Amino acid sequence: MSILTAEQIAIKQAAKEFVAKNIIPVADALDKTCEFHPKVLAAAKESKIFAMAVPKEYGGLDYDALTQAIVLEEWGYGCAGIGTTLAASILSMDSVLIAGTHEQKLRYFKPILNSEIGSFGLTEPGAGSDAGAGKTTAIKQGDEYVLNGTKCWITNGGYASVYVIFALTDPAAGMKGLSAFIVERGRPGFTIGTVDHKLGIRSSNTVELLLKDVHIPANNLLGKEGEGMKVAMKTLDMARPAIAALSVGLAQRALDECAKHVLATFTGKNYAGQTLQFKLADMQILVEAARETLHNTMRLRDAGKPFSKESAIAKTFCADVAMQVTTTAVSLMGSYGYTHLGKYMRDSKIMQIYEGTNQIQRLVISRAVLTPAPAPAAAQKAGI
Ligand code: COS
Repeated sequence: MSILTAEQIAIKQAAKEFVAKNIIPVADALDKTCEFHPKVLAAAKESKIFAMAVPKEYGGLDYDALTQAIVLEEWGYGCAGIGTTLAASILSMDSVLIAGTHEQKLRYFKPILNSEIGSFGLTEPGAGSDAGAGKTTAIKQGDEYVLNGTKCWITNGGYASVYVIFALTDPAAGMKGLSAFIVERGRPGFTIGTVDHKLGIRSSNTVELLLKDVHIPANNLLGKEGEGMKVAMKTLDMARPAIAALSVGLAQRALDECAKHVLATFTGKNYAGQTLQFKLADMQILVEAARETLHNTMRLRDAGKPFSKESAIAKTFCADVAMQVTTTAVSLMGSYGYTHLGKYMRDSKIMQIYEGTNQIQRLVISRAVLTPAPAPAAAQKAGI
């Protein structure tokens, strides 16, 4: 069990209460209707939950990365679909934190602190795992950029009021010509295309974004032209542990529901023997190991150390654990599992896919493994 400070324990408890009151009671119904409930956002606003990822100077609470992960785990425990909606807003803010000017941060964080949501538009048809292969363009015309292209599988796309969109300012340069932009909802030519019907996280909104001659002010460029790929990669380093945290929450929930069912159904019966007990023990081992892996990554980030490889490890391991634990929970509970715990299993599958598939994470990890370690003096200087 990870050692937390008294403040982190209090924040975890507050997150649990938020989830018990505002997420768990509506999760199954929203999974069935595939919609995000505005009441959850109203509650998020009242509880100031987005403020945790915003620096104090912009009106936020500026929680450290470990504390944010603790809160995200609770969202995943309540509902990975609603958790995805909330986490994707934070993901879009990460790009602004990384590359935004003071004025851009003020502008972007204000609606999100007001519990409007944000969205991150990187993926395109033909540019998913190969993030640098996008075709969307942003051509400078005077003091504006004009955007054209299609983004797909964009979380929150249909509801967001602010977006971070990646587009080529120099199409001939490929990924070196990629740039990041703030795009506000409602600009002429910016419309929502297909709404995706999903296996899991069904209360989150996933859509296609269509950009046709969308004019935005030149000062919506995040960072410099051509820095988009680096902004995207740094954003994903920061955001992948959020998926790890939702996954740990999901796995813990499946384990708790499974244990509750065992206690209620099998206690005292001879078939509640060691087969069942050992399965529950294995699930607990995986959940605790996943949580520790995540917390270690967050501690590295909070200490200002490199954490790109660890972020990929946490995302991969925690997502795989969620898939394994939720699948075991369904199998152990038989027909009860199939009828009552199926949502956790369905919700887990996407954890292995979005924000970089687990195969892409393995690529990132293996590249780090194959990169020669810096000499001891250089490593000390870099704080490794
Ligand atoms: N931080 C900062 N910069 C990074 C970085 C990181 N973690 N990772 C890569 N970069 C930089 C590289 O240094 C390189 O810049 P230079 O050419 O100036 O050195 C640039 O970004 C491109 O990196 P790379 O050459 O490694 O690109 P590849 O195309 O070989 O591979 C992968 C990039 C596959 C790792 C990337 O495309 C990726 O993460 N894909 C998954 C995308 C994803 O997660 N999508 C989810 C969408 S949001 S739900």
